[in-house]
Amino acid sequence: MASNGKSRFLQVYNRLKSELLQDPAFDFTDDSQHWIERMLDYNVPGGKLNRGLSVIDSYKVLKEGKELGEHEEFLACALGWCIEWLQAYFLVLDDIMDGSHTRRGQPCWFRVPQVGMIAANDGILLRNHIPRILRLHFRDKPYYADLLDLFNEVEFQTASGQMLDLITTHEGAKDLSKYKMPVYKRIVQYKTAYYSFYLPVACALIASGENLDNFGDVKNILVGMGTYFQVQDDYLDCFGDPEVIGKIGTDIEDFKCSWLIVQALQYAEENQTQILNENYGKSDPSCVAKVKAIYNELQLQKVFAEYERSSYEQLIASIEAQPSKAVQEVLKSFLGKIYRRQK
Ligand code: GPP
Ligand code: MG
Ligand code: MG
Ligand code: MG
Repeated sequence: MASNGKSRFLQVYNRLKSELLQDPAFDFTDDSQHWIERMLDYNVPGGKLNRGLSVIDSYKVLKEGKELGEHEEFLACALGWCIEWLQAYFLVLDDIMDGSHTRRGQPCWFRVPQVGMIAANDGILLRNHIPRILRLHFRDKPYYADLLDLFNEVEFQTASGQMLDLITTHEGAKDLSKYKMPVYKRIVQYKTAYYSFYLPVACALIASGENLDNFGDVKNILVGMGTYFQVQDDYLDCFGDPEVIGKIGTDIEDFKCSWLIVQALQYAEENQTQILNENYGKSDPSCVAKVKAIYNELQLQKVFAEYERSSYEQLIASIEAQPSKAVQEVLKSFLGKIYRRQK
C-alpha cells in the first residue's frame, strides 16, 4: 500500500481508539481513559503493520481494482486493525512469558515502571477490544458471525501453539533430543502462521463475500508462508541487528525450540552436540556465546540462506498453481513483503 494508504490506515486507528475510549458499556473515569490511551499508543500502532495492511491490499485485489467507497475502505481498515490489536495482545503477554526486554525499539510494556503485571490485564483488555470493534462496525453484516468465529478459532489455535512452545521449553529436565523438525513445525504453524498469514487473507475473503470453505489450498499456502516467516524470526533472534529488529533475542537463554537449534543438532558432530547440551538454555552470556560459536562453525547463516531460497521457490510454485489470478496476486504480494526481510 502506498504511503498515503498507510496514513489513511493510521487515521482509522485514531477513530477506533476514540470509539473504544467512549464505549458505553463502561463508565470511564479520566484516569482509566488516560491509561487505555497510553497503553494502546504504546502497544498497537508501532510495528510494521504488515498484517493489518494486508487485509486492505488483499481486499482491493479481490475487488479486482474497483475503487473502494469511503465506508468500504474504512471497514477493511477496521478489520486490519482488529488483527493489529490481536497481535498487540499476543505480544504483551508473550513478552512476559519469554522474559523479553525490548519490543519495537522500546522496553516491553510490562517492563515500563508502574506497569508491571498490570500488563497482563492490559492484554485481556486488548483482546476484548476486538469484539467491541467488530460489534460496533459489523453487527449488521451478513458475515458478522463468520468474522467472530474466525477470530475465535485463530485465537484458539495461536494460544494452543503458544502452549506447545512453552511446554516444549519448560517440560522436565532440559533435553535437546526432542528438538526435531516435525516438533518445530507444529509449534510455529499454530503459534504464528494462522494469525499472521491466514487471518488477514481470511478477513479479506469474508468481507468480499466469499466462503472460506472454498479456500483450503490458499490456507495451506498461507500456513507454509507463516512457517517460513517464523523461521526468519528465529534466525533474526540470533543473527539480526537488534537496532533494526527492535528486540533483543532471548531464544538461546530461554531454551526455545528455535529453527537454529534444530538445524544445529542435525549437523553437529558429537563434541559440538555436547557443547550445545551444556550451554543451551542458560542465561550466562558466556554460555550463549558458546552456542553462537557452534552456530557459526556449522555455518548456519549459509544453511538459512539456502532454506530461504528454496522455501521461496516452493511457495511461488504452489501460488502459481492457483486457478485464480486475483488469489495469486494476493499471495505473491504477501510473500514479497517478507522475502529476505531484515526486520
Ligand atoms: C511468536 O513467538 C508468537 C507469538 C507472538 C504468539 C504469542 C501467543 C500468545 C497466545 C501469547 P516469539 O516469542 O518468537 O515472538 P517474538 O520473537 O516476537 O518474541
Ligand atoms: Mg517472544
Ligand atoms: Mg514466544
Ligand atoms: Mg522470536
